[in-house]
Amino acid sequence: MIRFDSVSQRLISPFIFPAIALSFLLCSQSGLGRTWTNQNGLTAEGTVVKIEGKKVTLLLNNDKEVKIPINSLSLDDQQYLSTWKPKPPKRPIEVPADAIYHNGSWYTVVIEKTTWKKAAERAGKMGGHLAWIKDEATHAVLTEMAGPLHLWLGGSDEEVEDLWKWTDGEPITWFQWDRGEPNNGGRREHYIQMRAGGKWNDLSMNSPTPVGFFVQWD
Ligand SMILES: [Ca+2]
Ligand SMILES: [Ca+2]
Repeated sequence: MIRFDSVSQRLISPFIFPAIALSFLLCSQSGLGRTWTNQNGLTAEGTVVKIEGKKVTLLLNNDKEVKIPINSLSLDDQQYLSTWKPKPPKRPIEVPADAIYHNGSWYTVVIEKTTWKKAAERAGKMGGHLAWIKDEATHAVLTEMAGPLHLWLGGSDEEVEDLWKWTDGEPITWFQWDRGEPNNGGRREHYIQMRAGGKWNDLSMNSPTPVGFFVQWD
């Protein structure tokens, strides 16, 4: 008995290599069982790995990875790829179901009015840590998650005034301070709060402003 998948591989493999050479490719996203056709009607089976600019990286069924221009695929497939997102890895058990995956980490918002220190402890007990924002893309994700909420982040200058560090000890080099911040109000503002809209402010440990905090799992 011949299984369907071996038939399809046999049918396709004779012209996979010429197809790659000419970038005349079409792929199916094997996990979804979708078949894709290129503009010249040639096919190859594989899985989309990533999209960078106008190039698509495919992992073919013969385990070869190829990079092809998106415009070599049919218009329908181009449209599909423009909304394609990589599948997140399996969510670890300690990460809540509503957490958002971004670039290797998971994030959630905990609504709980508490001090920065207690928030950091809570995040640790949840198996994570208060969130760090080290680049613009992560900032955009967390800003959207926060909506109108004021939330604690995992950064402080509690050791040395104005020497800002994330709680992993890494010096902060990318900032999103709000205008006039950090102002070290009362000489005791050493903890970072993300205001609604995404800008940062330094606050004192017991400030009543934040309504919760971000937890991050890596
Ligand atoms: Ca300070
Ligand atoms: Ca401040």
